[in-house]
Amino acid sequence: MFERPASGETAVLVQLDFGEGDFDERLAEFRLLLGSAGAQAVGVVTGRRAAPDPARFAGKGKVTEIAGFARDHGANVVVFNHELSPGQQRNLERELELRVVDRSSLILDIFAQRARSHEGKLQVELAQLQHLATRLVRGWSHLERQKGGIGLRGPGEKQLETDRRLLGKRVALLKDRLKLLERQRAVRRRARTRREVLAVSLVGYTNAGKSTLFNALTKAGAYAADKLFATLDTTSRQLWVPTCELADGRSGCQIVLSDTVGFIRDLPHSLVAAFHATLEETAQADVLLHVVDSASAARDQQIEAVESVLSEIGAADVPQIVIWNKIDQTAAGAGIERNDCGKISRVRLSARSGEGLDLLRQALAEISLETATILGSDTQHEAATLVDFA
Ligand SMILES: Nc1nc2c(ncn2[C@@H]2O[C@H](COP(=O)(O)OP(=O)(O)OP(=O)(O)O)[C@@H](O)[C@H]2O)c(=O)[nH]1
Ligand SMILES: [Mg+2]
Repeated sequence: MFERPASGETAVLVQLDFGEGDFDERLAEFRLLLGSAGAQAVGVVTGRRAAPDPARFAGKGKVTEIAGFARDHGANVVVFNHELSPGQQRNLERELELRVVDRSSLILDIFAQRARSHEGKLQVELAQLQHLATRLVRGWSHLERQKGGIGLRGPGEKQLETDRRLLGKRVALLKDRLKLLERQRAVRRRARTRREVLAVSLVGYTNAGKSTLFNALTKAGAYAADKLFATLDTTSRQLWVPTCELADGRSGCQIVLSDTVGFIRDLPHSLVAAFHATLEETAQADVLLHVVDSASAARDQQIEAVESVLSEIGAADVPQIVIWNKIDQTAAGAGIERNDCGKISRVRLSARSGEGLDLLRQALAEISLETATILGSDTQHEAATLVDFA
């Protein structure tokens, strides 16, 4: 039986160029992912190919190069910025005699480290089990007890010391528990709808500045950091947006703002499935604020990746305002942009410096009033207290 090599935190990165054209941006993101997983990169091995090798993803010569590089730099894990098939991963581990981690496992590892809430932990465990279940094949089913090192963290690994049948049972149990939590979530949501409060969700690529904006608007103190997937659990706060020109004497509108998990391109499918409940919350919002890091070189690809996840979770039709964030790093000034129908399409601001935040408050008040008019409701006068829904 083949025993998988142990993992560690000194990594050789591998990224191959298949002519997609944004190699450097992908590599920069890969480095951030690795840092967010808490690992050290000793170097990067790159290469060009027309298509992946079916047996080991990289060509034979490239694998020899990776082995030499890893040996010279004392690396104990090789991380690919690509999705590997179970067969490719196994062949690579045999030839390299090193633990090989693919992009999905790396992302799952970060999620496992970040999960805080009960629901978040269950979701990560489910995603890990589903991702690893396909890898429990004959001759490769031995999983060591040793802890630590990327690709090995989180509750998933210890479950895999048991057999496939138990694994299936565990998956079913996790799904049941998550379903229950999802129902509780739906009850909370209905209560909110009854009170006719506008539900606004912050969505966007990881590291775009969603939590920073959430904190700036609500003074909530959510964890914001220059790390990928700093936020995993949805946090909601009530927010009062003042207006001054209402005919009926009201002085503002109440909304519920939610900070959510960030998206990334090629998000593992097991993760999207496991985080279904969390993501569904997004799809149920009245308005999405799509936060964009306008200073990023990969901005356009990131917008595209977010749009594609939004359609995958059924949120493509939710009204959206683009938040052109981080203008302090670009030449753009703060401002509100409207489409041909006069509706607000984009707000340019800096969540960090606060420039343009007032414009966003104005925009939220305008949308809140529009929605209230459409529903024919009279938005309630509630105190400007911050209520934690999380
Ligand atoms: N210069 C600048 N940096 C910003 C701005 N907004 C956020 N940042 C920085 O961008 C980094 C990521 O911010 P977060 O608010 O954690 O981003 P996020 O979208 O919540 O990220 P995830 O939770 O990881 O998906 C942090 O280092 C912030 O300080 C901004 O307007 N200008
Ligand atoms: Mg965040």
